[in-house]
Amino acid sequence: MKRIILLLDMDAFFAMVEERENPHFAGKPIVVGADPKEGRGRGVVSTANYEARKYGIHSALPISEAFRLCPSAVFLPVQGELYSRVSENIMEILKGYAPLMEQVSLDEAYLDISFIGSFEKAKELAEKIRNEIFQKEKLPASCGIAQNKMVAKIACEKAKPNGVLVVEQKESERFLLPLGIREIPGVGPKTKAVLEKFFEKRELKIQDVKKATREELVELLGIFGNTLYEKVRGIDESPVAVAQEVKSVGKEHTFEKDTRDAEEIFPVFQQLISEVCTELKEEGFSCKTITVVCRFQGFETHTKAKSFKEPLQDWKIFEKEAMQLLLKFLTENLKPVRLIGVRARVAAREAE
Ligand code: TTP
Ligand code: MG
Repeated sequence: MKRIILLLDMDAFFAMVEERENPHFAGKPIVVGADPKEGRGRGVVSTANYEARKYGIHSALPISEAFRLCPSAVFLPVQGELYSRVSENIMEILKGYAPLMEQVSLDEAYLDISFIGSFEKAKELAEKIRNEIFQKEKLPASCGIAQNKMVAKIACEKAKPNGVLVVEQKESERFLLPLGIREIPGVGPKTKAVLEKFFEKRELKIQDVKKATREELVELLGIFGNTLYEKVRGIDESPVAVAQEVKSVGKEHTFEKDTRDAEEIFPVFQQLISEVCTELKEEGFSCKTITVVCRFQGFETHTKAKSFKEPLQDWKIFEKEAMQLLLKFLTENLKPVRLIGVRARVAAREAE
């Protein structure tokens, strides 16, 4: 049977929730994220509405830069709990439309709607879903529909804002060819750089990468080369899988001034660890992976992670392992530190 996959992703999610809660901001550029402190703020943008994006403001941009680009924008703090509640409502609506749903983030989920039989009917269904979300939550969403998750995801990006794009199987190769290689999910700046060096060409398109053999891509990128060989041909067999309950708890801290002072860094790090551990304990979870993030002067950001076969349940060991990861950062990189963070990936305990 022909697969039909729908990806729904909310438009400018945090910002549109804020706009809904504060209708007098409608039409204004809205930036959700860290406090800009009149341009001296040191955090980042979580997201910006489409008005603010016209100024070049986007997720993960330093908030000071966002302030410089549009000082008159409305700057709002992140209200995580509010967005989680809205997200739950949206996921409830989606579950009503397909038995097989995979939520991939707060505002994004894949539905396997193969049962619907045709792309035409799939498009009607997408409009129905978006309508229900708009009626109930007063928020815009976009949908991509295709024969697999990857093409559906890219189609959704192209449908934004507030649209639906169907890419049928027979059109999908032509749809992909002219796109930049970064549009393939999983291709980040590092992979792009490796490919550009190999092809001795910048601004690589998907059609360029199609010229490489499977062996060449595997040589360059390891196992991901195999996947990439298929992805540039529009092939992605990955199923819509009900996500395992994986949760993560993370805390981070941006220093007022970049620092190398151990007396400043370590107490803050210990505080973050203790906050993470307290939250983990409350949930009765145990830890499978510890990730430490370090952002150095100049915004260069790195992460180091350690996974455990047997979930950690002893927080003294957690602290020791996290400290070791941080120490590695500080010995490998001598630049002043701007931000540190620690995250624990936890898996629900299996029923005994
Ligand atoms: P996205 O769906 O990536 O972005 P978006 O919904 O704001 O905009 P659009 O989908 O229309 O392009 O992320 C969903 C939310 O996750 C976003 O509203 C805020 C949060 N987020 C961050 O906090 N930091 C980030 O770097 C990104 C990408 C998202
Ligand atoms: Mg979104």
